[in-house]
Amino acid sequence: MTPELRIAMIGHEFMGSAHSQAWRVAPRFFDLPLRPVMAVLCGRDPGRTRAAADRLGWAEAATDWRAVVERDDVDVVDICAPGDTHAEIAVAALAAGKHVLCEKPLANTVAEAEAMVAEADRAAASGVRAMVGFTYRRVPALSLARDLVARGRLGRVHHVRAQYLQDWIVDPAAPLSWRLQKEKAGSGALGDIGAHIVDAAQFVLGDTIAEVCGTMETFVTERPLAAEHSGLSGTAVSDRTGPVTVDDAALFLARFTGGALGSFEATRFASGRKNALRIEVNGSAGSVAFDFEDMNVLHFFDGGEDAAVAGFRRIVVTEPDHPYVGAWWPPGHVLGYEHAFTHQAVDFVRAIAAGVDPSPSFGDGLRLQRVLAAVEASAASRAWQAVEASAA
Ligand code: SOE
Repeated sequence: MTPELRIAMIGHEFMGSAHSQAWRVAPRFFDLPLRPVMAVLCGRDPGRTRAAADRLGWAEAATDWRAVVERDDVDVVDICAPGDTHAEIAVAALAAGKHVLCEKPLANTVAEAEAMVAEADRAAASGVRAMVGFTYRRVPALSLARDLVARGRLGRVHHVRAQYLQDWIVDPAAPLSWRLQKEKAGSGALGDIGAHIVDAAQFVLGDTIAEVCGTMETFVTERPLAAEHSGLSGTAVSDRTGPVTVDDAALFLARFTGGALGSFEATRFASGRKNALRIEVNGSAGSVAFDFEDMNVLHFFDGGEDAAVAGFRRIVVTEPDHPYVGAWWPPGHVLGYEHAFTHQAVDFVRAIAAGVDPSPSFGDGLRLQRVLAAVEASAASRAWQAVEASAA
């Protein structure tokens, strides 16, 4: 009988639903050394949390996260609440000896992320694991891109071009949800979606960003107040407005430690683009290009081919040998957004069972937080900014 791994999840909105799906499905499609049990769902409102627990498949509903993280019958705490809660919950859960999976970005500030890493390092001594949830790296096509780079199929990497384009707040009447408030979200497009392309780029290259030069803009500075629980495009609840305190768009250039140059664009104002996480990498021997809006496909240019027939090849990443795909459907039967969350749950469970650091670890999350802080510092100073030097 496979031993249980009892999960408590904090938060049940968009990310909570995605993580619930992952915990539910992972043991049914993947061979896991531990069996995740969806033990407790924790939220602020008793009625809404109970309803979410029933809908999403959690055995119990609770409202006091402090009590939940202390429970002896909980092994993992999965944090899907807004960014301003991450540090406090993660530190308490790690101190109580629980493995922690925390949604991205790791925290709202570098200082918070540092405190989380310090606690994770202490807990690691007794076998406790901590991982940050950058799910897109677990899309099979992006994983394949990394494999191709690691195997030298692109040669020396010169360029990375990364974009994350959405349009869900281009309408000035879109409400002031928590993602538009600095005290809750830390930053706007930069931390919410820019963080994803920073992780994707560093993951695919197997390299880190050393310095950045960026600019940020808030196009709509006042918005109608939102219902407390409004989702991404929830409706406004009053005629009163409040200030938008985060960036709507963030653009920056980057130099990687290994010498590659990068350009990054994160915006929620790209009309018509819904969730276009795009990345193109050009090396001396080839290139890869990926767009999440066609997420089962990787474009690969092999510079070694005869020039007369060479060109970008469209690889449909659904073969059993492709990363993660063997557990799913026959070739050509494509995967979707939620599968990357399942792969994340699988990798986390396996890391816990194997007693190894999961990837990305809290340390990786902290390094990424420093990139975000460096972009903000650079935008404020209008100058290049070294990543390690940037403070909270
Ligand atoms: C909203 O911008 C959002 O849901 C992000 O918060 C997620 O991280 C991203 O996967 C999709 O867009």
